[in-house]
Amino acid sequence: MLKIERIYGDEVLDSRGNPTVSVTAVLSSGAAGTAISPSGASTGKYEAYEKRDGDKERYGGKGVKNTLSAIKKEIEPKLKRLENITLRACDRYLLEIDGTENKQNLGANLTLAVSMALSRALANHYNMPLFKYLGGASALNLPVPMMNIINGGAHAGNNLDIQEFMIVPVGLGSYRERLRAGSEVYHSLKNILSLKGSATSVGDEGGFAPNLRSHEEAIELILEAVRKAGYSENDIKIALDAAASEWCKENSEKYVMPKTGREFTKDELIEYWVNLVNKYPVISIEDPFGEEDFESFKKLTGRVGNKIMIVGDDLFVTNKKRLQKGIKENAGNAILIKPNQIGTISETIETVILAKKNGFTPIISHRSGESEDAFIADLAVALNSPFIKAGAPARGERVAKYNRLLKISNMI
Ligand code: 2PG
Ligand code: MG
Repeated sequence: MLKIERIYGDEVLDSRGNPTVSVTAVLSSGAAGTAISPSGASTGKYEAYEKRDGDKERYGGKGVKNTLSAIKKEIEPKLKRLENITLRACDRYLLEIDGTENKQNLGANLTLAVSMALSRALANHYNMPLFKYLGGASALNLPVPMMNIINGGAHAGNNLDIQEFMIVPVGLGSYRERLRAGSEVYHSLKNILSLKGSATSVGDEGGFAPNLRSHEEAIELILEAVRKAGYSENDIKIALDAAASEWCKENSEKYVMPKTGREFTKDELIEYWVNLVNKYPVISIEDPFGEEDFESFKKLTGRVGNKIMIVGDDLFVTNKKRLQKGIKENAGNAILIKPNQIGTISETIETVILAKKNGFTPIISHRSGESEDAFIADLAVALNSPFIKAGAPARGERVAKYNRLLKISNMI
Protein backbone atom coordinates (compact mmCIF):
# COMPACT_ATOMS: atom_id res chain seq x y z
CA MET A 1 0.00 0.00 0.00
CA LEU A 2 1.55 3.27 -1.12
CA LYS A 3 1.64 5.98 1.54
CA ILE A 4 3.53 9.15 2.32
CA GLU A 5 6.43 8.53 4.65
CA ARG A 6 7.75 12.02 5.17
CA ILE A 7 7.38 15.59 3.96
CA TYR A 8 9.86 18.31 4.80
CA GLY A 9 10.57 21.82 3.64
CA ASP A 10 13.45 24.19 3.24
CA GLU A 11 13.83 27.93 2.71
CA VAL A 12 15.93 28.41 -0.44
CA LEU A 13 16.63 31.36 -2.75
CA ASP A 14 14.97 32.22 -6.05
CA SER A 15 16.52 33.89 -9.10
CA ARG A 16 16.02 37.37 -7.63
CA GLY A 17 17.74 36.32 -4.42
CA ASN A 18 14.50 36.19 -2.44
CA PRO A 19 13.62 33.27 -0.22
CA THR A 20 11.15 30.71 -1.51
CA VAL A 21 9.67 27.37 -0.52
CA SER A 22 11.32 24.05 -1.34
CA VAL A 23 9.57 20.81 -0.38
CA THR A 24 10.64 17.15 -0.43
CA ALA A 25 8.17 14.29 -0.28
CA VAL A 26 9.25 10.72 0.48
CA LEU A 27 6.89 7.80 -0.15
CA SER A 28 6.68 4.45 1.66
CA SER A 29 8.35 2.82 -1.36
CA GLY A 30 11.39 5.01 -0.82
CA ALA A 31 10.69 7.09 -3.94
CA ALA A 32 11.18 10.82 -3.33
CA GLY A 33 10.69 14.13 -5.09
CA THR A 34 11.78 17.72 -4.42
CA ALA A 35 10.32 20.92 -5.87
CA ILE A 36 10.66 24.69 -5.55
CA SER A 37 7.88 27.28 -5.82
CA PRO A 38 8.38 30.27 -8.13
CA SER A 39 7.28 33.82 -7.30
CA GLY A 40 5.84 36.69 -9.37
CA ALA A 41 6.52 40.44 -9.35
CA SER A 42 3.60 41.73 -11.43
CA THR A 43 1.18 39.59 -9.45
CA GLY A 44 -2.54 39.65 -10.12
CA LYS A 45 -4.89 40.67 -7.35
CA TYR A 46 -6.94 37.45 -7.77
CA GLU A 47 -4.01 35.07 -7.47
CA ALA A 48 -3.97 32.53 -4.65
CA TYR A 49 -2.22 33.85 -1.55
CA GLU A 50 1.56 33.82 -1.36
CA LYS A 51 2.44 33.44 2.31
CA ARG A 52 5.54 35.13 3.66
CA ASP A 53 6.62 35.64 7.27
CA GLY A 54 6.57 39.42 7.29
CA ASP A 55 9.39 39.50 9.87
CA LYS A 56 11.39 42.56 8.75
CA GLU A 57 14.46 41.25 10.60
CA ARG A 58 14.77 38.38 8.12
CA TYR A 59 14.99 38.81 4.34
CA GLY A 60 13.17 42.13 4.58
CA GLY A 61 9.97 40.33 5.59
CA LYS A 62 10.07 37.89 2.68
CA GLY A 63 11.21 34.83 4.66
CA VAL A 64 9.14 31.63 4.51
CA LYS A 65 10.30 29.92 7.71
CA ASN A 66 6.93 30.25 9.41
CA THR A 67 5.13 29.30 6.21
CA LEU A 68 7.12 26.06 6.23
CA SER A 69 6.20 25.27 9.84
CA ALA A 70 2.72 24.20 8.65
CA ILE A 71 4.29 21.12 7.05
CA LYS A 72 5.08 19.51 10.40
CA LYS A 73 2.08 20.96 12.20
CA GLU A 74 -0.63 20.19 9.68
CA ILE A 75 0.35 18.81 6.30
CA GLU A 76 2.60 15.87 7.07
CA PRO A 77 0.58 14.31 9.91
CA LYS A 78 -2.63 14.51 7.89
CA LEU A 79 -1.36 13.46 4.47
CA LYS A 80 0.45 10.51 6.05
CA ARG A 81 -2.94 9.02 6.89
CA LEU A 82 -3.88 8.63 3.22
CA GLU A 83 -3.60 5.13 1.76
CA ASN A 84 -3.02 4.16 -1.88
CA ILE A 85 -2.15 7.74 -2.62
CA THR A 86 -2.72 9.54 -5.91
CA LEU A 87 -1.82 13.12 -6.75
CA ARG A 88 -5.49 14.03 -6.99
CA ALA A 89 -6.32 12.65 -3.58
CA CYS A 90 -3.34 14.41 -1.98
CA ASP A 91 -4.21 17.72 -3.64
CA ARG A 92 -7.84 17.42 -2.62
CA TYR A 93 -6.78 16.81 0.97
CA LEU A 94 -4.43 19.80 0.86
CA LEU A 95 -7.38 21.99 -0.14
CA GLU A 96 -9.37 20.57 2.75
CA ILE A 97 -6.57 21.23 5.23
CA ASP A 98 -6.27 24.80 4.00
CA GLY A 99 -10.01 25.30 4.00
CA THR A 100 -10.07 28.69 2.24
CA GLU A 101 -10.92 29.82 -1.28
CA ASN A 102 -7.45 31.25 -2.02
CA LYS A 103 -5.02 29.19 0.14
CA GLN A 104 -4.98 31.94 2.77
CA ASN A 105 -4.08 29.53 5.59
CA LEU A 106 -1.24 27.48 4.17
CA GLY A 107 -0.14 29.78 1.33
CA ALA A 108 -0.20 28.75 -2.33
CA ASN A 109 3.61 28.87 -2.38
CA LEU A 110 3.55 26.04 0.18
CA THR A 111 0.68 23.97 -1.24
CA LEU A 112 2.16 24.18 -4.74
CA ALA A 113 5.62 23.01 -3.65
CA VAL A 114 3.99 20.07 -1.80
CA SER A 115 1.90 19.21 -4.85
CA MET A 116 4.90 19.41 -7.21
CA ALA A 117 7.11 17.38 -4.87
CA LEU A 118 4.43 14.68 -4.62
CA SER A 119 4.07 14.65 -8.43
CA ARG A 120 7.78 13.97 -8.72
CA ALA A 121 7.82 11.38 -5.94
CA LEU A 122 4.93 9.53 -7.63
CA ALA A 123 6.63 9.72 -11.04
CA ASN A 124 9.76 8.27 -9.47
CA HIS A 125 7.73 5.60 -7.71
CA TYR A 126 6.26 4.48 -11.05
CA ASN A 127 9.64 4.80 -12.74
CA MET A 128 8.37 7.35 -15.21
CA PRO A 129 9.67 10.70 -16.35
CA LEU A 130 7.53 13.46 -14.81
CA PHE A 131 5.86 14.45 -18.10
CA LYS A 132 4.74 10.84 -18.66
CA TYR A 133 3.40 10.44 -15.15
CA LEU A 134 1.39 13.65 -15.45
CA GLY A 135 0.31 13.27 -19.10
CA GLY A 136 0.29 9.57 -19.91
CA ALA A 137 0.79 8.10 -23.34
CA SER A 138 -0.73 11.13 -25.06
CA ALA A 139 2.01 13.48 -23.82
CA LEU A 140 3.67 13.79 -27.20
CA ASN A 141 3.89 17.45 -28.15
CA LEU A 142 6.80 19.78 -27.52
CA PRO A 143 5.59 23.34 -26.95
CA VAL A 144 6.75 26.30 -29.03
CA PRO A 145 8.90 28.51 -26.79
CA MET A 146 7.87 32.13 -26.29
CA MET A 147 11.18 33.75 -25.42
CA ASN A 148 11.23 37.11 -23.73
CA ILE A 149 14.23 38.98 -25.16
CA ILE A 150 13.39 42.57 -24.19
CA ASN A 151 12.21 43.19 -20.64
CA GLY A 152 10.33 46.22 -19.38
CA GLY A 153 7.55 47.05 -16.92
CA ALA A 154 7.99 45.77 -13.37
CA HIS A 155 10.78 43.41 -14.47
CA ALA A 156 13.33 46.04 -15.46
CA GLY A 157 14.62 49.46 -14.47
CA ASN A 158 14.36 50.85 -18.03
CA ASN A 159 11.76 53.13 -19.64
CA LEU A 160 9.60 50.52 -21.43
CA ASP A 161 6.04 50.07 -20.16
CA ILE A 162 5.28 46.82 -21.99
CA GLN A 163 6.68 44.15 -19.69
CA GLU A 164 7.73 41.53 -22.23
CA PHE A 165 8.73 41.49 -25.90
CA MET A 166 8.94 37.86 -26.94
CA ILE A 167 10.01 35.98 -30.03
CA VAL A 168 7.99 32.93 -31.07
CA PRO A 169 9.69 30.74 -33.70
CA VAL A 170 6.43 29.16 -34.90
CA GLY A 171 7.59 28.84 -38.51
CA LEU A 172 10.50 26.53 -37.76
CA GLY A 173 10.27 22.75 -37.70
CA SER A 174 11.52 21.16 -34.50
CA TYR A 175 11.87 22.25 -30.89
CA ARG A 176 15.65 22.05 -31.22
CA GLU A 177 15.64 24.39 -34.25
CA ARG A 178 13.29 26.78 -32.47
CA LEU A 179 15.55 26.98 -29.45
CA ARG A 180 18.58 27.52 -31.65
CA ALA A 181 16.80 30.35 -33.48
CA GLY A 182 15.90 31.90 -30.12
CA SER A 183 19.50 31.87 -29.01
CA GLU A 184 20.79 33.22 -32.33
CA VAL A 185 18.28 36.07 -32.37
CA TYR A 186 19.08 36.85 -28.72
CA HIS A 187 22.77 37.25 -29.58
CA SER A 188 22.00 39.15 -32.77
CA LEU A 189 19.94 41.60 -30.69
CA LYS A 190 22.77 41.94 -28.20
CA ASN A 191 25.12 42.97 -31.05
CA ILE A 192 22.65 45.49 -32.41
CA LEU A 193 22.18 47.04 -28.97
CA SER A 194 25.95 47.21 -28.37
CA LEU A 195 26.56 48.90 -31.72
CA LYS A 196 23.87 51.46 -30.90
CA GLY A 197 25.55 52.12 -27.58
CA SER A 198 22.51 50.80 -25.67
CA ALA A 199 22.75 48.87 -22.46
CA THR A 200 22.95 45.08 -22.78
CA SER A 201 22.29 44.42 -19.11
CA VAL A 202 19.29 42.19 -18.53
CA GLY A 203 16.00 42.23 -16.63
CA ASP A 204 14.52 39.62 -14.29
CA GLU A 205 13.69 37.17 -17.07
CA GLY A 206 17.02 37.39 -18.87
CA GLY A 207 15.90 39.68 -21.71
CA PHE A 208 17.76 42.92 -22.43
CA ALA A 209 16.51 46.02 -20.71
CA PRO A 210 17.63 49.03 -22.76
CA ASN A 211 16.09 52.49 -22.63
CA LEU A 212 14.39 53.03 -25.98
CA ARG A 213 12.32 55.74 -27.65
CA SER A 214 9.17 53.65 -27.92
CA HIS A 215 7.62 50.20 -27.91
CA GLU A 216 7.72 50.33 -31.71
CA GLU A 217 11.48 50.75 -31.57
CA ALA A 218 11.75 47.65 -29.37
CA ILE A 219 9.77 45.61 -31.90
CA GLU A 220 11.78 46.99 -34.83
CA LEU A 221 15.08 46.14 -33.14
CA ILE A 222 13.85 42.59 -32.61
CA LEU A 223 12.80 42.29 -36.26
CA GLU A 224 16.22 43.59 -37.32
CA ALA A 225 17.84 41.00 -35.02
CA VAL A 226 15.69 38.29 -36.62
CA ARG A 227 16.83 39.29 -40.13
CA LYS A 228 20.48 39.65 -39.15
CA ALA A 229 20.39 36.17 -37.60
CA GLY A 230 19.26 34.83 -40.99
CA TYR A 231 15.56 34.29 -40.24
CA SER A 232 12.40 35.80 -41.70
CA GLU A 233 9.15 37.16 -40.29
CA ASN A 234 7.54 33.89 -41.35
CA ASP A 235 9.93 31.92 -39.16
CA ILE A 236 9.70 34.11 -36.08
CA LYS A 237 6.73 36.07 -34.79
CA ILE A 238 6.38 38.56 -31.95
CA ALA A 239 4.40 38.18 -28.71
CA LEU A 240 3.85 40.88 -26.10
CA ASP A 241 2.90 40.89 -22.44
CA ALA A 242 1.67 44.35 -21.50
CA ALA A 243 0.91 43.33 -17.88
CA ALA A 244 -1.52 46.25 -18.04
CA SER A 245 -2.96 45.66 -14.58
CA GLU A 246 0.08 47.74 -13.66
CA TRP A 247 -1.31 50.57 -15.82
CA CYS A 248 -4.59 50.91 -13.93
CA LYS A 249 -5.15 53.77 -11.56
CA GLU A 250 -7.51 53.39 -8.69
CA ASN A 251 -10.92 55.00 -9.25
CA SER A 252 -10.04 55.94 -12.80
CA GLU A 253 -11.39 54.70 -16.10
CA LYS A 254 -8.10 55.61 -17.75
CA TYR A 255 -4.97 53.61 -18.34
CA VAL A 256 -1.68 55.35 -17.52
CA MET A 257 1.62 53.81 -18.56
CA PRO A 258 3.63 54.21 -15.33
CA LYS A 259 7.02 54.97 -16.88
CA THR A 260 6.20 57.27 -19.78
CA GLY A 261 3.04 58.66 -18.24
CA ARG A 262 1.11 58.14 -21.49
CA GLU A 263 -2.64 58.13 -20.90
CA PHE A 264 -5.30 56.15 -22.74
CA THR A 265 -9.04 55.76 -22.51
CA LYS A 266 -10.12 52.12 -22.82
CA ASP A 267 -11.07 52.65 -26.45
CA GLU A 268 -7.80 54.39 -27.25
CA LEU A 269 -5.89 51.47 -25.77
CA ILE A 270 -7.89 49.06 -27.92
CA GLU A 271 -6.88 51.10 -31.00
CA TYR A 272 -3.26 51.14 -29.84
CA TRP A 273 -3.17 47.33 -29.83
CA VAL A 274 -5.03 46.99 -33.13
CA ASN A 275 -2.48 49.31 -34.76
CA LEU A 276 0.47 47.30 -33.45
CA VAL A 277 -1.12 44.09 -34.72
CA ASN A 278 -1.68 45.62 -38.16
CA LYS A 279 1.83 47.00 -38.36
CA TYR A 280 3.95 44.11 -37.03
CA PRO A 281 3.95 40.29 -37.05
CA VAL A 282 2.44 40.15 -33.55
CA ILE A 283 0.68 36.84 -32.85
CA SER A 284 -0.13 37.22 -29.18
CA ILE A 285 -0.86 39.97 -26.65
CA GLU A 286 -1.09 39.08 -22.98
CA ASP A 287 -2.91 41.26 -20.45
CA PRO A 288 -3.50 44.14 -22.87
CA PHE A 289 -5.90 45.50 -20.21
CA GLY A 290 -6.26 45.31 -16.45
CA GLU A 291 -7.50 42.37 -14.39
CA GLU A 292 -11.02 43.80 -13.99
CA ASP A 293 -11.54 44.86 -17.59
CA PHE A 294 -13.32 41.86 -19.15
CA GLU A 295 -15.16 44.30 -21.40
CA SER A 296 -12.05 45.62 -23.20
CA PHE A 297 -10.71 42.07 -23.50
CA LYS A 298 -13.97 41.17 -25.19
CA LYS A 299 -13.80 44.12 -27.57
CA LEU A 300 -10.20 43.46 -28.61
CA THR A 301 -10.96 39.74 -29.04
CA GLY A 302 -13.82 40.76 -31.33
CA ARG A 303 -11.48 42.96 -33.37
CA VAL A 304 -8.37 40.77 -33.77
CA GLY A 305 -9.12 37.49 -31.97
CA ASN A 306 -9.41 35.62 -35.27
CA LYS A 307 -5.77 36.51 -36.08
CA ILE A 308 -3.92 36.51 -32.78
CA MET A 309 -4.02 35.21 -29.22
CA ILE A 310 -5.48 37.55 -26.60
CA VAL A 311 -4.08 36.02 -23.43
CA GLY A 312 -5.49 36.43 -19.94
CA ASP A 313 -2.89 36.21 -17.18
CA ASP A 314 -3.89 38.51 -14.30
CA LEU A 315 -7.39 38.33 -15.78
CA PHE A 316 -7.81 34.57 -15.25
CA VAL A 317 -5.05 33.74 -12.72
CA THR A 318 -5.22 30.03 -13.72
CA ASN A 319 -8.56 29.95 -11.90
CA LYS A 320 -11.46 27.95 -13.35
CA LYS A 321 -14.09 30.38 -12.11
CA ARG A 322 -12.40 33.39 -13.67
CA LEU A 323 -11.81 31.47 -16.88
CA GLN A 324 -15.52 30.48 -16.97
CA LYS A 325 -16.39 34.17 -16.92
CA GLY A 326 -14.00 34.82 -19.80
CA ILE A 327 -15.46 31.95 -21.80
CA LYS A 328 -18.99 33.20 -21.23
CA GLU A 329 -18.13 36.76 -22.17
CA ASN A 330 -15.77 35.98 -25.07
CA ALA A 331 -13.08 37.89 -23.23
CA GLY A 332 -9.79 36.60 -24.65
CA ASN A 333 -9.06 33.34 -26.47
CA ALA A 334 -5.97 32.10 -24.61
CA ILE A 335 -4.94 31.65 -20.98
CA LEU A 336 -1.58 31.89 -19.26
CA ILE A 337 -1.11 28.94 -16.92
CA LYS A 338 0.97 29.54 -13.81
CA PRO A 339 0.63 26.78 -11.20
CA ASN A 340 1.42 29.08 -8.27
CA GLN A 341 -1.50 31.36 -9.16
CA ILE A 342 -3.84 28.56 -8.11
CA GLY A 343 -1.71 26.46 -5.76
CA THR A 344 -1.92 22.77 -6.76
CA ILE A 345 -1.03 20.76 -9.85
CA SER A 346 -4.45 19.06 -9.95
CA GLU A 347 -6.26 22.41 -10.12
CA THR A 348 -3.79 23.61 -12.77
CA ILE A 349 -4.60 20.55 -14.89
CA GLU A 350 -8.35 21.11 -14.46
CA THR A 351 -8.02 24.71 -15.67
CA VAL A 352 -6.10 23.59 -18.77
CA ILE A 353 -8.76 20.97 -19.55
CA LEU A 354 -11.50 23.60 -19.23
CA ALA A 355 -9.58 25.98 -21.49
CA LYS A 356 -9.05 23.38 -24.19
CA LYS A 357 -12.68 22.27 -24.11
CA ASN A 358 -13.71 25.82 -24.86
CA GLY A 359 -11.15 26.63 -27.54
CA PHE A 360 -8.90 28.73 -25.30
CA THR A 361 -5.20 28.12 -26.00
CA PRO A 362 -3.20 27.31 -22.85
CA ILE A 363 0.31 28.75 -22.46
CA ILE A 364 2.31 27.17 -19.63
CA SER A 365 4.37 29.86 -17.94
CA HIS A 366 7.21 30.53 -15.54
CA ARG A 367 7.22 33.44 -13.04
CA SER A 368 9.68 36.32 -13.02
CA GLY A 369 11.14 34.87 -9.80
CA GLU A 370 12.23 31.36 -10.74
CA SER A 371 14.67 28.62 -9.74
CA GLU A 372 16.50 25.65 -11.18
CA ASP A 373 13.27 23.66 -10.94
CA ALA A 374 12.12 22.85 -14.50
CA PHE A 375 8.73 21.38 -13.52
CA ILE A 376 6.80 23.52 -16.04
CA ALA A 377 8.72 21.96 -18.96
CA ASP A 378 7.32 18.54 -18.05
CA LEU A 379 3.92 20.05 -17.34
CA ALA A 380 3.76 21.69 -20.79
CA VAL A 381 4.49 18.37 -22.52
CA ALA A 382 2.13 16.46 -20.21
CA LEU A 383 -0.73 18.77 -21.12
CA ASN A 384 0.13 18.98 -24.82
CA SER A 385 0.34 22.73 -24.43
CA PRO A 386 1.10 24.40 -27.78
CA PHE A 387 3.26 27.06 -26.10
CA ILE A 388 5.58 27.56 -23.14
CA LYS A 389 6.71 30.96 -21.87
CA ALA A 390 9.93 30.63 -19.89
CA GLY A 391 11.87 33.85 -20.42
CA ALA A 392 15.00 34.54 -22.45
CA PRO A 393 17.14 31.73 -23.85
CA ALA A 394 19.72 32.82 -21.26
CA ARG A 395 20.24 32.74 -17.45
CA GLY A 396 20.31 29.46 -15.57
CA GLU A 397 16.79 29.45 -14.18
CA ARG A 398 15.30 30.15 -17.65
CA VAL A 399 17.42 27.72 -19.68
CA ALA A 400 16.73 24.99 -17.08
CA LYS A 401 13.26 24.78 -18.64
CA TYR A 402 14.41 24.99 -22.25
CA ASN A 403 17.13 22.39 -21.66
CA ARG A 404 14.71 20.04 -19.94
CA LEU A 405 12.53 20.22 -23.06
CA LEU A 406 15.55 19.19 -25.15
CA LYS A 407 15.96 16.15 -22.88
CA ILE A 408 12.26 15.36 -23.16
CA SER A 409 12.49 15.64 -26.96
CA ASN A 410 14.83 12.64 -26.85
CA MET A 411 12.33 10.64 -24.80
CA ILE A 412 9.14 10.99 -26.87
C1 2PG B 1 3.85 37.52 -16.29
C2 2PG B 1 4.90 36.93 -15.40
C3 2PG B 1 5.86 36.00 -16.06
P1 2PG B 1 5.37 37.77 -13.00
O1 2PG B 1 3.35 38.63 -16.04
O2 2PG B 1 3.42 36.88 -17.23
O3 2PG B 1 6.48 36.51 -17.19
O4 2PG B 1 5.53 37.88 -14.61
O5 2PG B 1 5.83 36.40 -12.62
O6 2PG B 1 6.20 38.89 -12.45
O7 2PG B 1 3.90 37.94 -12.70
MG1 MG C 1 1.78 38.25 -17.68
